[in-house]
Amino acid sequence: MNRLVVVANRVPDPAARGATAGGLAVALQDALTRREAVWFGWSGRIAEATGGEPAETRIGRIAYTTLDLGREDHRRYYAGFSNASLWPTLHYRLGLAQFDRQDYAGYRAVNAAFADALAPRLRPDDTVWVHDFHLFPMAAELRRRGCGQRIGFFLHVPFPPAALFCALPRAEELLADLAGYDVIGLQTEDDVTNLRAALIGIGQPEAAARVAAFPIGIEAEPFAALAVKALEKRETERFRLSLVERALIIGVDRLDYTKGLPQRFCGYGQLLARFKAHRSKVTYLQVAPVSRGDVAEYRTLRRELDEWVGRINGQHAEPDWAPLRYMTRAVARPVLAGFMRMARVGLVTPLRDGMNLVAKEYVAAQDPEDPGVLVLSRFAGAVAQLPGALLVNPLDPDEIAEALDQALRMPREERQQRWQDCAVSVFRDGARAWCRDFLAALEGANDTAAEEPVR
Ligand code: GDG
Repeated sequence: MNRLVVVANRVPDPAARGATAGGLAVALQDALTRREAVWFGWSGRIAEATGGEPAETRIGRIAYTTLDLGREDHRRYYAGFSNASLWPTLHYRLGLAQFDRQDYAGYRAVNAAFADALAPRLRPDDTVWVHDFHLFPMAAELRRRGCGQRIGFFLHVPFPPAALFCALPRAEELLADLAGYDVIGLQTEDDVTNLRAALIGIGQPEAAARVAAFPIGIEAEPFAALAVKALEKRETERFRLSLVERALIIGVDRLDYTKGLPQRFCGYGQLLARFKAHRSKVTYLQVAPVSRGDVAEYRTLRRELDEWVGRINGQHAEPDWAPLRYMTRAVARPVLAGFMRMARVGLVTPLRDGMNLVAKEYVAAQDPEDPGVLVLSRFAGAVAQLPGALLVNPLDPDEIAEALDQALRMPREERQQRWQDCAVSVFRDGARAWCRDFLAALEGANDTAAEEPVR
């Protein structure tokens, strides 16, 4: 079988296990272990200058090939154009987007440097799979260097309506570069509609025809097993005892302004203020590991959340009850799975989210006999696969409070039915299937074994 080359901004540390394991590394595990593979991208280290000879670590059949980023490139490409221009724009938050020509130049320079390092390492029959918004120009850069391999792109975040995206300076250039890909994968049909319209708008109907939805999933069974096993752990037992039989609401999100955390905290405050029966009967744990601390917006958000936590606990706490527990450190995945299983409510209310894997993990972690209820934003890509969730508009704290009240009072039979409705897709459409479907579409043209319908 030919080699799979995965290109992503961040290459996981092959030695890292536990707390940081998650995301793309887990999703691609299966695809990467079944064939010879290369994982190519940034090492996570900052050096004087970008480039130099890539570092290579080989583990089994996977070669981890990484480049360091120069300090200035890191600031311009990563913190700048990727995180302060593209991230807010793609999440419909044009008001938060900044634009700086030098950031954009840095973004293009890093994509070019990656292509310089990667092109000579590619074999003619490699399949190349590029991930996410940091690397829109990657295929175009590789094509400029004579690479004729199959190159696919998957965007993990939403794609907004064309008029919104095109308000970002240089948007047309980025769209034109997408034409270099053989397959362009997105999370939802809405994203597909938006990107197709944008590509047709710049006169690229052929590229528009290569856009399709491949909703990402999780490996639900191993996660469910982790959740069951977690109940034997000392950390989980200590946490359970600390709840003193109160119902648990759980939220798990990177500390990011797309996740709707201030509105969510406000909604929880409304629950305690309006639905008094729940006072002192419920505890909300929010796990929100800090991310992107080098971008100003994220520091502002953190201060705002600190205030919310103080306000809610200050107003509603009793000497033996803190209604809101908030931590900005990561929790190890096996423990987190147990916390999710214990929670009567999974509270997932992003203002916009490409997919949102936490929603699927929460469903996978439940006890089918006595499951909790997922309260989910209607603006998460995951809604399409989770018909049993209680949907809310994440901007409306009252709606969040009402959904929480409904979830906390929901009879077991309804909880079971709703969980069933969610579990079907969560357990069937896993990460493995996602990889297989995407690669079948990318490689399918010459693959006689591809009996799956290519979407
Ligand atoms: C992007 C898109 C899309 C979180 N806190 C801890 C922890 N996590 C894990 C979760 C989950 C992952 O991180 C987060 O994934 P999400 O999908 O929820 O969100 P993003 O990070 O924004 O991911 C998103 C995704 O890409 C995949 O395509 O779904 O829409 O924005 O797995 O469990 N894991 C551990 N400790 C924590 O404290 N161990």
